[in-house]
Amino acid sequence: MTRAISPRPHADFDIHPSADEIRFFNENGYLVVERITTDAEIAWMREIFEHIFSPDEAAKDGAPIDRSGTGGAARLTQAFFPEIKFPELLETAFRRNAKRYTAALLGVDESRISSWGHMILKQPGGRAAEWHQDHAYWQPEFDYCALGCWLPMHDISKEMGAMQFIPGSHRRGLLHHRHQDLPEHNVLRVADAFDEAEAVVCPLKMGGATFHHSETLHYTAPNTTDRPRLAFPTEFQVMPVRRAEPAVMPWVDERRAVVGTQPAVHVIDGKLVPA
Ligand SMILES: O=C(O)CCC(=O)C(=O)O
Repeated sequence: MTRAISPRPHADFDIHPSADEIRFFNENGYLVVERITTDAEIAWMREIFEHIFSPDEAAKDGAPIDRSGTGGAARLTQAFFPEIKFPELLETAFRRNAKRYTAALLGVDESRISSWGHMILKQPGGRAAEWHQDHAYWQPEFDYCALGCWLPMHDISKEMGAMQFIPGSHRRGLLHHRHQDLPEHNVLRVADAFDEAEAVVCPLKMGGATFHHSETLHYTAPNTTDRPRLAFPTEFQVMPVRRAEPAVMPWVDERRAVVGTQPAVHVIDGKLVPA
């Protein structure tokens, strides 16, 4: 039986980025915010998360897909665009605060920013998210001005799969990536050299979040705890701009050769918009 989701709790909680936070993000390409919303709001989002990942939802639109690759079935699953089915996710204090931060961190007017979300369940034993830039997963036909805001649904440790960042890596531009598994699994790892010893691990208490630029190298470790890790990242972006020539992203070409080229669409605040 699918259980009903509780009404969304009212959350007045408002935060504003400081000049130091903006400076830190520009310099390092990531930022930790210790509290971005209330525990009550996270508990409500967690109900939606658990509903989407429940066996009853498995065959439905928006159901999680297996991202375990060849490493073992269903230890890592990901559901895209939960806000299409649950538009109330767009009305949260979390999103209001994260969008305000995004505008300041990217230096653009807030009215130009839209978002799309995804939810990632990393079961005990679930694989690492290999070192990558988010931009590497996107479409070569577009230029992006974007960042990710990563929100766990509970306290998060390095061992459970907290975010790790390479400071300043966003200033290197789009790096070369390669497929970690078969191209159809679409699990990328950066191929250019970087120094993993520079990684900064960002454990959080529930209610905290991290921001990272779309070209910041980041990673999460395998979940070696006995508890599932529930993360709800939101990607905030200015409307992508079509390029005169596609960017050189041979790993995307490799995947398209296997799975085909999907029609270009953007998901803008819960709506599919042809690109
Ligand atoms: O949650 C994870 O393990 C990885 C998330 C990630 O790479 C992202 O949100 O950009």
